[in-house]
Amino acid sequence: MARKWRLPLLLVPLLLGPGLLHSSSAPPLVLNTWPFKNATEAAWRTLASGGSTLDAVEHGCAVCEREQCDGSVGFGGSPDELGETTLDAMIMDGTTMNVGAVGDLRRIKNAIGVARKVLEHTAHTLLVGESATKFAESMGFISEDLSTNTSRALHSDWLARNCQPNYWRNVVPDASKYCGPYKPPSILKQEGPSHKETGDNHGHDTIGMVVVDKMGHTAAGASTNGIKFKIPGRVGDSPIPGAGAYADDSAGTAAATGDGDILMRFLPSYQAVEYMRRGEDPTIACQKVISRIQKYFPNFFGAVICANVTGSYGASCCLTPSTHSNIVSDGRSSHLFSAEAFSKSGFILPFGKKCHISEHVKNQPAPRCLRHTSAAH
Ligand code: SD4
Repeated sequence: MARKWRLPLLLVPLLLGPGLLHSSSAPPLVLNTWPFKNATEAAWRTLASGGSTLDAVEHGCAVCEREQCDGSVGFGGSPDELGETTLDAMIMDGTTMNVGAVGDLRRIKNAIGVARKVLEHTAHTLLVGESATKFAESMGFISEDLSTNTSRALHSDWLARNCQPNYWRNVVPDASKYCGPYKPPSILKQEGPSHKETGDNHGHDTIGMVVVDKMGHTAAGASTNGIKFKIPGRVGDSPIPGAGAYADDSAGTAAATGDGDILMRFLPSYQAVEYMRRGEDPTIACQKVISRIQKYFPNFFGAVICANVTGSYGASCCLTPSTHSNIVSDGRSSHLFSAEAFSKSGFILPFGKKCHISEHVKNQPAPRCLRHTSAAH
């Protein structure tokens, strides 16, 4: 089952060398959203055995696709309105600025693998939909049904709930009460989204991964099945360079997770890298990106992870479960982290929510948490 956004976000960096209690260390570095440790470790092993940063991102994200991390990556999760699971993925080489990505990929499980093929074997950046599937087949990927009993059950529950929630607005019949098909009304009334935010809507946790090798080469990637009950054809932020992930050896690398329909309007990963280029600490870079988004969308939920080429890393996140959304009385900045909270104990979230940073040291038999933030307001 998908993790609920109200649970803590665990950021899992793997760092080389002992005693790395701070969010800074000489690279190599593997950092990804959420506690997808098998993914982090697979990426780390790839680097350790001489693989490239791209190999590490691909292998790391592919683990999550196979393990269906939290139901939000890979097959069998986030059925769209028609019950189909479709995938978005991207991989970016920060040395060459080459990118491969797929959006709305159908019937292929290994989306990050297809994205890598787009990078390696085409001059294009992003392939989508049925044509992306045809491309994948031509590259040797097997086409198969991505539905599972879980995704089928999710979809039939949603139908039984009159298709609530959904992502339509300003349509007839009233999308906040009824299923479609929908049409625009003859006189368009401008209303807010009919989509109601429920805790359930926030239950999706894309993997975003950033890697820096010991030479300072960077790569980034993301893989997701998007959001539950999306309108068919919807593509999120994850396959958009600069939105879902970004890497540039001359500055750093970043990845994002959260409400992709909002995230992609701000190119948060690109923006974070640009902040780091100007000399911002990665934590501050991430935080500034989240703040920019919140100025326009105070109820936005999402997170950004950042690393620079010297091995400093950080993150910022804001989670706003709808049950708490009425707490935002001034409609503005209630969800911002304070600078003090960041410097003291990591990434403390409002409403008692928090992000964690844990650090895993190479050569330990099992990953060991060296620092675990516990304070919550
Ligand atoms: C999307 N950003 O498709 C993804 C979903 C996600 O945590 O990251 N969820 O909008």
